[in-house]
Amino acid sequence: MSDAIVEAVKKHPAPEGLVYTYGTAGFRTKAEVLDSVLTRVGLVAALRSRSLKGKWIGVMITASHNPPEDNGVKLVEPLGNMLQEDWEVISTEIANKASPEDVSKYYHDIATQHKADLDTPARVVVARDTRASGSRLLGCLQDGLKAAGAEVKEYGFLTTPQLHYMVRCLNTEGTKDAYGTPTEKGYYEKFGAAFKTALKGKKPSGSLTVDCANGVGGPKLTELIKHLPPKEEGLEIFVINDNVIKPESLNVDCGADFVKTNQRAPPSSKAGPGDRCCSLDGDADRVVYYFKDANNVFRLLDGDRIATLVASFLGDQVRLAGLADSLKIGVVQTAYANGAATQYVEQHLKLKVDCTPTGVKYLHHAAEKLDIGVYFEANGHGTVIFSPDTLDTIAKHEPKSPGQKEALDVIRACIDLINQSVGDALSDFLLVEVVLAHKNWGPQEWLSTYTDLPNRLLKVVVSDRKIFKTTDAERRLVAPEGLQAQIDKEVQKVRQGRSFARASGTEDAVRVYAEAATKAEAEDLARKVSELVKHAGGQ
Ligand code: G16
Repeated sequence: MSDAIVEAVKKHPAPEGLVYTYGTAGFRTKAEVLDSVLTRVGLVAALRSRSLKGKWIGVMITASHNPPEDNGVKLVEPLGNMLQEDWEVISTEIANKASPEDVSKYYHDIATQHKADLDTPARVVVARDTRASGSRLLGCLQDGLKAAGAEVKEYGFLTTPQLHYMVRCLNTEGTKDAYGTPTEKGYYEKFGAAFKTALKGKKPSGSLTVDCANGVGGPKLTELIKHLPPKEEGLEIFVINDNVIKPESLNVDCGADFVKTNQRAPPSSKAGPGDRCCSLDGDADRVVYYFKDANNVFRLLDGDRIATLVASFLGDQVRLAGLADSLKIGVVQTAYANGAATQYVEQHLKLKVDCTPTGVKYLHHAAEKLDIGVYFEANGHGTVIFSPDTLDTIAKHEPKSPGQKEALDVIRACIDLINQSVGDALSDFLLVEVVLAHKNWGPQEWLSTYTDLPNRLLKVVVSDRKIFKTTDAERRLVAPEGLQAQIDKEVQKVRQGRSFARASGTEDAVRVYAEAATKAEAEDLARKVSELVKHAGGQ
């Protein structure tokens, strides 16, 4: 078998002088330099499965919100979680081994260290998004998987959350934790049925326009719609930016990242005042909402807003069901959360807020410690997770009145509607629609819950972003030396100022976030901090 590994690795040589890192969401860079990484990821996936006695491991080929010429790959743990951290290190190591023989030796060393019996089956589930480079990279991955002797289940094109769903379904099939049928149809049926039940006869007002970033979410949403109640009883959905025939249009002037970063609707949007719109990203694991108000002003309802909406709704339902004394809800955010959102959760909803570094894996872990953990990044990436004890409590709870039963039914349907393996734009927007329908709210009522502090997010290109090191959930820089003190000085000059800088884990840039009492102050602060970063980064 080791000869097969040497041969497979030889077939896809690594470009010289490049250093790969398993970052915020796996390996992500220009697609043209990823062949060797994909083959080696195939080896790691097989090893990881064997170390877990043949459990299914997921491999998703995607670069999500990145531009069309990028691609990436990430591994998924058996219950649909992000890859465990020590295996991220292994992935980085193997990706950077110099020779095919070094790769093969490392593969065998890891097998021994992690008690991965090379004679036990390795099972791997694979899918990809619609990027042009996906098919070539899939071939490279297959070579690695074949060399490692893995059993492979290929799903073709899927959204990232659908792949996470498949992995969880396959590993729980036939157990008391069975998550669903591991097919695309099973996915649509599960979430479609849960949407109908959770609505409880209420009808969302108006329609929803969904911008699919010209990514894989487009065709998948079109399929999902076939499994939703007809528009007369449910939700009328207009699908836009679903052109996957032209992969070069992916995430270009559309999609969740464009809308959140530029704080404006995609230029192609034809929505009128009050029309509810949302944007997915390239692999449909993020969603942000927006609308034009009565004065034609663009209004964003981002991940913070989804978290506050959902946390307040679940809090109400838990109280109405008579479970408030036994279940505690908490919210997990990152440093990008708007200061007003954090304040609203703590002071108005009276819920606990945790702050973690960027990256779903960090938020997910923090949310796992809560009875009901609502986690969302401001960019629209998130979900809600219910602890096993919470699920048990909810399943066993005997309602004492029709009102309690009603609320309990809604909670149970929401549990089915929420993709608990990972943040899922399709499941998330259905959940938002359920909440709005129950509250009888439009986007304006949702927006009125609190007022965001004006903010600005900028990308700064530097010669080496790795020199930017952070602490305190990425809210403060410890290197380059002296830079944080300079940022602090600028922050003090504006009212309600807050700003931080951190190296992106998915793009070759440093991200700068700033917020302040007025738009002008926020913009000014972001610009000044960016200049400081640029200077310190030697650009
Ligand atoms: C990925 C991660 C997110 C993260 C985003 C940006 O999202 O899954 O947790 O917020 O990248 O990360 P960074 O600021 O480190 O570049 P996606 O949707 O691109 O997979």
